Amino acid sequence: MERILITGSLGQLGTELVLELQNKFGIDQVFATDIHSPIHKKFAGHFETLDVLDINSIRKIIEKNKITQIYHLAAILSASAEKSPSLAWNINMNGLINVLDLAKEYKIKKVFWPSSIAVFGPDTPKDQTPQNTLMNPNTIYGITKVAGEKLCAYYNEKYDMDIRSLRYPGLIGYQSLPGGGTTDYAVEIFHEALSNGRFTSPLDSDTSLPMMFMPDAIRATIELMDAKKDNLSVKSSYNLSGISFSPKQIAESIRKHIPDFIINYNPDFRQKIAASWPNSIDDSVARKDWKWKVAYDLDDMTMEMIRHLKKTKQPVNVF
Ligand code: NAD
Ligand code: AKB
Repeated sequence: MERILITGSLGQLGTELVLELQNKFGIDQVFATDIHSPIHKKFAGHFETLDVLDINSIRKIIEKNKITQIYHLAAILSASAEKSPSLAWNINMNGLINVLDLAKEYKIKKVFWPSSIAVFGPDTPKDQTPQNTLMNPNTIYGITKVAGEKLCAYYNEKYDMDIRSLRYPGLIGYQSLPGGGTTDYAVEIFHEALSNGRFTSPLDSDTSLPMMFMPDAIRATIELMDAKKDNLSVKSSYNLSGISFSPKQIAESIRKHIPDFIINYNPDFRQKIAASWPNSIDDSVARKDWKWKVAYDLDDMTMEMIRHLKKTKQPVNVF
């Protein structure tokens, strides 16, 4: 019987992954944690506050609940990280080291840790970025993700552990508010389109970035974690491709549902971050090793985002 610990579970990814893991393993087998307490409870089941920098508290939760798998999601995303680089380094790196050391000590069967397209930098090939290529990020967030990937590969090889990872593109979901990422404009745009009919983009009109609708990201995570270990050739983190689009293209897709929608452009510091990331990703290794295949294109995603946000109106997770 698997018993699952999730850190950072109130974020964009965690909010949806908790529900999926509860469906898969049973509600009582999943132990959701976050440094914050939920204001609006999105999921039932176990929840405890936990700071991933507090190794003794993580240890207690692992021991008390006989944890067998960890999904370590807690992190500071790219745009927030640029405002507080040392905080981001501390949480993103020391949180990961705490989890990996405890996973080693308690012989945790599997660990999932998300990497990001932010591992790539200005000198990385921009189109169909390969699995193995130049990775010289110029953001503190990207630096923590490259270091994290190397650390995961090191623990996998040195201690024969099973740590799995995906380089997620920008994730777009309707269940929670954006959390300080550069790609989060593509979540905010839907909220603004529905409440005000207009949006000011922090990126230039033609800045194309790799993105993915959350249901695809959740399915990719579960499929990777279910894959046979022997089939996984990548010990660091898998490239994962969904859809690529620019602010102009997502605005055109939204206009199919809200014809009067207006987008303006006022690029800020996030433009420089976005300009350093790929336009599109080659995920052929993921497709070969564990049969990954994306389901949603831009218009499918737009339709689902608008349909769900119209129903709920209020975003679910408000801190
Ligand atoms: P998010 O910012 O929405 O959520 C992160 C969560 O971590 C928050 O609930 C926050 O309260 C929690 N947290 C922050 N500091 C903590 C600490 N010290 N201890 C415990 N919890 C803490 O981020 P997300 O979008 O849910 O991202 C989850 C993971 O996926 C991160 O590792 C992120 O780098 C990665 N990722 C996300 C995206 C994306 O587009 N959302 C893309 C690539 C990778
Ligand atoms: C961010 O923009 O920081 C994240 C990511 C792509 O890792 N969404």
